[in-house]
Amino acid sequence: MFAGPFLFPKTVVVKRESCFVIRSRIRIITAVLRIRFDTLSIVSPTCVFVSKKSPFSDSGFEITCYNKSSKDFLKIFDFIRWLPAFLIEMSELLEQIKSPDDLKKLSAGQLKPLAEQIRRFIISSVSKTGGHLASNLGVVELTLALHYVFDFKTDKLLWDVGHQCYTHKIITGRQDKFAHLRQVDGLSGFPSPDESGYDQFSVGHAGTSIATAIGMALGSSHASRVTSDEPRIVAMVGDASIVNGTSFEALNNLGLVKRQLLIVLNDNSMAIDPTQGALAKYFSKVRLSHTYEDLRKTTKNIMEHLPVIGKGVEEAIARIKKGIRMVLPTSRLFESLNIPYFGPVDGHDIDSLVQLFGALAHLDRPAILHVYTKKGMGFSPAGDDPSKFHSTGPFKMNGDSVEPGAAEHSRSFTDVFGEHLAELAEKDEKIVAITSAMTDGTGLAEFRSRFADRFYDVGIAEGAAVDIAAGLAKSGLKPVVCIYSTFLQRSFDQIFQEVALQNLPVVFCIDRAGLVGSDGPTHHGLMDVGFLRMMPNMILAAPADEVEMKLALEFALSANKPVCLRYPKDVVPADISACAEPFELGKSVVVKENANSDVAIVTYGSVLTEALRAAEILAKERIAVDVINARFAAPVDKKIVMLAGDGKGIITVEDHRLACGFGSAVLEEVAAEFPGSITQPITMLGMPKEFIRHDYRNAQLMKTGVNADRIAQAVRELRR
Ligand SMILES: Cc1ncc(C[n+]2csc(CCOP(=O)(O)OP(=O)(O)O)c2C)c(N)n1
Ligand SMILES: [Mg+2]
Repeated sequence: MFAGPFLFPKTVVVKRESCFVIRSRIRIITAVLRIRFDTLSIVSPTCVFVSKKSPFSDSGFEITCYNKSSKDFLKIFDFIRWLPAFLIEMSELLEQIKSPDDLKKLSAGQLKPLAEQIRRFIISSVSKTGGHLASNLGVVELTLALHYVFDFKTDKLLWDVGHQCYTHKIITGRQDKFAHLRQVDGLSGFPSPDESGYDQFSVGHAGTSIATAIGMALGSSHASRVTSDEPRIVAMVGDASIVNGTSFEALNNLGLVKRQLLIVLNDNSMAIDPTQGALAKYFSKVRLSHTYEDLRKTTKNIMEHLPVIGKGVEEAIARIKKGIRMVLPTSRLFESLNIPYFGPVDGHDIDSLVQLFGALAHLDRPAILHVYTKKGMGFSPAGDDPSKFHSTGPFKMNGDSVEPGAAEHSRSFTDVFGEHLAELAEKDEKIVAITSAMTDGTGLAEFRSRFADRFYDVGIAEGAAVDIAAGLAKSGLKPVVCIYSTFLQRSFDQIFQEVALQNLPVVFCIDRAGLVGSDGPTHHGLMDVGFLRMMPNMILAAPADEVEMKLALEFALSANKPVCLRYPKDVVPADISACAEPFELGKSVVVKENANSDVAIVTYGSVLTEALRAAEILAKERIAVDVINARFAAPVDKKIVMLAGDGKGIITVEDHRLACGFGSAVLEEVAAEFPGSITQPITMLGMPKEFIRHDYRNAQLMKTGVNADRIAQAVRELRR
């Protein structure tokens, strides 16, 4: 059997019974290849060649060869050697990997070409479906090396945020499902135990991997008293997520663990934007002081002294430190917490990573391996602008570059908010803005560039963001806290104690409130009304269209009380003329009124448009309805409550979970106003108490019944 490398044009390890792909970068050589292969297949009938268009380049193509004999390979490679290197590219490996066991069958030398193939696969897939691109391109080698060394059938791999798990999904048998990544019935963009036993937690929020890993390590030590075989545990965490409070609380408790637990700190100097805060500065200062040669020396040094067990570990670490001058700064940080620290090492040097993990897997205590990676590695558009490609929609490839997409015409709630906040800040210098690592996502980029000294990105630290805002409000400023609904859940207690209890004028601009589409259940914002409206002093409002987005913001900044504004990840509807009046505390807007109507549709937020469409559908059936834009969920307008007393049926509509939502608030008020005497029906439309899977946002709204047809249907049912 032939198993040696071909050194020209590329290093290829040939395996018997394998399938490989010869990929050409240009169409021009198709004919040449055909002729040669035709000739070859006559000489050797055991070879079958299939030609198809390359998914990686419009002008290229692929020829797949299914071999039966190694002699055929020799002939093929003889031929390939004859071709200029820039014309062809070998890619046989990825097709073979159906599980981590297949990965383990490869030689260490094959991991590098495999990493390249995975990168191309990810780029191609994400260009069609959208997804988190830059972070995934940065961890290909790390993920391969981890799967190569550990056995995550039994060992446990925990992801932080989880947006960087694509290589892990590819390796663990999910490659063929990437065509429907983040789409209905397709793969989730985040780890999901429903999909695979290789995923431990459904995650999407930052800062959780170290703490959950500690729990699993402690848990497995208990379990192993029975089974004796403890799984090894690895927590992968990014440089922006390790500074999150939950991560730090976990590091503070790492001493609870008296067995192996490896934390891999994936340091790329980036969150979505460049990382913020003192620790980020510290990491990047250390990073700048290293040469590539330093990283290589560190790896060598670690390898020379590991693996060791028991007391020898301390000596080994001491020797490693002595060996490398530049290791000191970051190691000091972790060692002050009594955590053995190794690194920094090159996170793209897969050979070294395999050796390092091989050694570290045998440590009998928790440790940190610090690796440097590059976000967007191997794809220059993402490498040059990792923020843009952190999470991207589909894009058109042109060779190795990206074709500029058509200009986006539709304005989102976020756009309107960002523009108007900057306009208001121009006139009122007390306005300051705070975000937790989501400047672009929350529409604050313009504010940041125009008012840099009134803008604070505090990193992934939602709790601290709210308390800093409380302090700013206490000092007489007008803080606007911009956080996605799902991440605001992290600051529940700070909102309660430091803002609501003090009745401080902090404005919460809650973006991505409602269903979010393809990010799925970790990212939907379906609980903010529930947990905020039960707090005394809190005012909750939701704009329905563009003009209301501006009016609501103006109202919030002048209320001199805590105010929460919620709006979805969506195009902002065109202005509805009835909604052009300024916001008045607790006052709704009657958008449509009919003398003959016996049903009122009462909406909260952008779902007003659907209610108006429902009214049009019903008008064709000669059914008259009132449509009321509630504007406020706390306090609820008394006029809405009195509708029940007038004998009208009420249908509430919201882009929020029904439990504790706006409709519930109306029900509570009606029950309190008319104890025991209400016979009129009230129907609530909103999200069920279920976790809603990834899909397009519109499809999710359809399925959950928050759309014009379902509203019209509810009116018909109510009138029966
Ligand atoms: C609690 C929380 N806040 C904000 C986010 C939004 N978010 C997703 S990824 C990310 C950056 C993560 O940076 P890092 O951990 O360094 O990973 P990288 O993307 O650089 O690989 C942020 C802020 C989140 N997922 N969770
Ligand atoms: Mg990072």
